[in-house]
Amino acid sequence: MKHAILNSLKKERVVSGEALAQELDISRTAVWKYINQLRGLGYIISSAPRRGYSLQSVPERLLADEILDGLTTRMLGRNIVSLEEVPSTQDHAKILSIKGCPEGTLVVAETQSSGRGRMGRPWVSPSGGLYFTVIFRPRINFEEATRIPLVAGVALVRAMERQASVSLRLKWPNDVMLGEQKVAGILSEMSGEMDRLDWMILGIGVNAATAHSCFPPEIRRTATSLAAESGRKVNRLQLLKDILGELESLLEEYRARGFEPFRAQWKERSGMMGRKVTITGGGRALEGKAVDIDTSGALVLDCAGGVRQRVIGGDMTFKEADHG
Ligand code: BT5
Repeated sequence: MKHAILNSLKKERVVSGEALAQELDISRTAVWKYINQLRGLGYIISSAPRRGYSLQSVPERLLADEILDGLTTRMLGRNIVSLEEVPSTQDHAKILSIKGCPEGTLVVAETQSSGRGRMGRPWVSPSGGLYFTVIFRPRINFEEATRIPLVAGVALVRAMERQASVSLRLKWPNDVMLGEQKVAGILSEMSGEMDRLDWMILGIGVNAATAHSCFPPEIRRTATSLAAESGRKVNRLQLLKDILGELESLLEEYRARGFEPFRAQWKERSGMMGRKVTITGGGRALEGKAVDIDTSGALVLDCAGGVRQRVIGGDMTFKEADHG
């Protein structure tokens, strides 16, 4: 009912309580109650005697109604779980995936109390950022699944650049960088048989409008936000809708045209080919020259002694001090 009232308020400049009551076949007191519920969510609705209600502004919160309003996707984000605070949208989405929620389900939260990155590392999630997880049920095997986060990285960067007018870089394996600082990260997890996934979840954290002072000391030098860097207001709702649209259309393009175009775009966007890098992870450090992203999305390194190595996970740093 709230949804129907909101739709009417968005369509008409002013709408009377009586008209709403008639249209929805409820009492005027019920209309008034729903209007107050909407106000409680942050909608500014004025009311003038004998004229009616008028929607003045919508909240900046990531409410399902606002995400759906103008969303261009067919499947992604058509089922929405929107939360004020959650330990982790990723953990929440994982439970929903196991329970059999529809493909494309979006779990989004204003803040996370235990947001996480790869290998159990924390993802700092103060208000102002964008934290969400989308659920896929792709008919692919595990090997193919390693390409999806790279396709997602290209989609994420395109939408972020469009919304914030900044120039971004992808950093292997899953970071988005603004200059030398991290502005977004992707976490992918999946479950199923080797030859067929049951579900795959992509968790995305974007420092959209996060104030720099909200970052704890340990990441203050390495993290930044789109708003802090561009000096412009970043509309998180618009950014989220744009990311979902871009992600869905690139995944469709990937299914139609294969990985090649994305492999090329990813390599170009990363600016890392031909450069000396160190990959750390699992207590090991591997040094070499980055020469390729292979057809399964793994990084290919030329290491000492002419040995070519394929790397599928870890953290990357550039060896040269000139730029990174
Ligand atoms: C990532 O991990 O970059 C993946 C982050 C995914 C977060 C999303 S938010 C929605 C969904 N729900 C979740 O619980 N997670 C996903 P990784 O490459 O492991 O990077 C983690 C490291 O980045 C940390 O060890 C910090 O050094 C740094 N870091 C933590 N929070 C950050 C932030 N807000 N901005 C920039 N860097 C951060």
